[in-house]
Order: sequence, then structure tokens, then C-alpha cells
Amino acid sequence: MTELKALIFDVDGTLADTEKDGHRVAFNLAFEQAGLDWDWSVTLYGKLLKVTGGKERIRYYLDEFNREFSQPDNLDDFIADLHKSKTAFYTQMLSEGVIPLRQGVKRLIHEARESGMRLAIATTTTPANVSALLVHALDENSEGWFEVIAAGDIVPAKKPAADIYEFVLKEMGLQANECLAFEDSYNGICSSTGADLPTIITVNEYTQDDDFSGAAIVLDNMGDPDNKFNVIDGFTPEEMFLNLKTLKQIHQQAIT
Ligand code: XBP
Ligand code: MG
Repeated sequence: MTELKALIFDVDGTLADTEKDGHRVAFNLAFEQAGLDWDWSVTLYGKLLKVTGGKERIRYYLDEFNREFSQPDNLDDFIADLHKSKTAFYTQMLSEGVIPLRQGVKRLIHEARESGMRLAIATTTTPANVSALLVHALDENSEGWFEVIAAGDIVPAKKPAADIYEFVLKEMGLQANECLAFEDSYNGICSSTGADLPTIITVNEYTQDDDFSGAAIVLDNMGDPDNKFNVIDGFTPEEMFLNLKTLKQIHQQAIT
């Protein structure tokens, strides 16, 4: 029987519900600071989430939703400066505790650590954003709990490409079937299953209608002993909250 050795977590939408009230707000603050009349509404941002990566998302917005904007010659630099400003606003929000971890995340990570389970992160977001979320929402020393924090531009192709998960597996010297990935979106599951990783999905407001074909199980959240999860798709585990026992049951179900 192949043993479960590592948990690999996506960040945005999985560890914390960061997009609507975090990243989106930070983008709008950066646009305002730059004197731009751009306003990414909740609805528009939901459409822009089709593209991962903040810099790539700004370019997608200009190409698809704001063609009338007179683009500067050095568009890459212009976007990079905007994104740097956005990241400053976003990390400041995280340092003020604006975005908490999702239900069950802190409890599961503590239990996994105590059991000796190896931990990693595979995310499209900027590394500074990961650090700020871990330090301010999980534990001030929690960056060191993750053997690999693979984030942002560290790989040539962002999600839905499998690069980021393949990078983590290589760095950890693990096979895909020795791990579980945790994701929240269509782009995310395309990436994790593209690297043949059994994947647990916890949906959120923006991703609840995404196609999660290939997921080991689809849940509304990670659950807690006193506040169980609901299974949206997949088998019903013995216990209705994610703990090591449930993870091992899901893992075995997925790899056999
Ligand atoms: C989510 C993303 C990121 C964030 C914005 O990544 O696609 O681009 O939306 O962060 P994941 P940046 O779900 O893989 O965590 O602006 O730093 O890209
Ligand atoms: Mg995500």
C-alpha cells in the first residue's frame, strides 16, 4: 500500500478566501493610487479569475475588458509597477488580519505537523503574499513548517499548467501518488491533476460552479469536529471533517 507522505496546499481560495475581499480590493487600491479609473467589481473580478497571476490578469483585463485604454509603450513595466503597488496593499491588509484562514485549515495543518506529515505549498500568487498570510493568519513561525513554498514566477507556466506541482514533487523527491493536493478552482485542479496528484477540492463563492472532474472529493470546506463538511461530489468518508484518518482514507480511495 502506497503511504501518504505529503500534503501540498494551494493558497488563494484554499488556505484562505483571499480573492473577493483581499486581492480584488488591493488591485483597486493600486489602480486608484496610479490615478486610473479602473474598478474591478466583484462580478468582473470573477471573470478575470479565469487568468492566474496578477500581472497576467491585468494584461487580460486590458486585452478583453478595456481595449480603449491608451497603453504606454513600456506596458510590461507599467503592469509590473501596478502589480508591485497591489502587492504592497495586499500584504498590508494581511498584516492587519483582514483575511482569516478558512474553516479547518489551522487545525488540519497543526495535526499534520504533529504526525510528521511533510507539508508544501504550490501557488500562483506572489511569494510575499504567501509569507504574509502564513505569518499573520497561521503562526509567526509557520513559513518553516513547509518544506517547499513554490509560488508565483518560480516556474515558467502558471496554473492551469502542472509546472508548479511538478516543481514541488521534484524538490521533495516524492511521487504524485504519495501526496494529496488541496485546491479550490478549475485552474487549480487542472494543474494538480496535470501532475497526477490526487486532489481534494474545497469550493468557494467564485469557484463553486467550476468543473472538478478528476477530483478525489469535492467539499464545501475542510470541516471541524463540531462543524462537519458537506460532500459535494465523491464518496462519503467515515468522519465528516478532514483529519489525518480521513485524509488517509481519501488518499487510498484515490490511488487504488
Ligand atoms: C491565485 C492566483 C493569484 C492571485 C493574485 O493563486 O491566481 O494570481 O489571484 O495573486 P492560487 P498575485 O489559487 O494558485 O493560490 O497578484 O500575487 O498573482
Ligand atoms: Mg486557488
